[in-house]
Amino acid sequence: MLSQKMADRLNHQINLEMYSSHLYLQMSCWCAYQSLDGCATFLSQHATEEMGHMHRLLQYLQETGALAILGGMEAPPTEFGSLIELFEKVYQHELVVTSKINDLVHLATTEPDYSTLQFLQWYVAEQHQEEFLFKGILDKIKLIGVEGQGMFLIDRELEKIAMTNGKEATSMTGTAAV
Ligand code: OFO
Repeated sequence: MLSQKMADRLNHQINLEMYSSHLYLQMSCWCAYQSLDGCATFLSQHATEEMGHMHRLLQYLQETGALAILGGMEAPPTEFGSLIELFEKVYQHELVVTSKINDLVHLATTEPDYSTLQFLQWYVAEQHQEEFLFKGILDKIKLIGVEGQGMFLIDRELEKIAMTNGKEATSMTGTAAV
């Protein structure tokens, strides 16, 4: 059984994962509008992944007998100055998600709530993969540059990652989930 504080914090995380999905889907729409189809596919896939993260939390809350609460959320931004700005935002957003997961782990450790602590390990590993994935994409965009054919090459790179479902980006702890 979860403490009320833990249930509230997990529900807050449900909301954050849903926002992540909305944000990446909106970013995908922006890319499609700019004819960056590879980037659009990649981000749309990632939006679906985030809904999976949300469902995993929702199921855990239900298994413990707690009420899962979706809550409302603000609309994601619709305008991005450039592709670099967009992926900077993605990376910064993932850093925020990591800090929220770390806060949850801290709470589970101090309560202590060993069941939730174990449940959260999947998210700890996932955040490592996501930071690795998005930092890699950002570095690649900066390396290739957005001048001339740069945008075309970047879009093709993202399409390749989307086609392999992120399996091209592997780190010390396994394969990055896209
Ligand atoms: Fe992209 O992060 Fe969920 O957890």
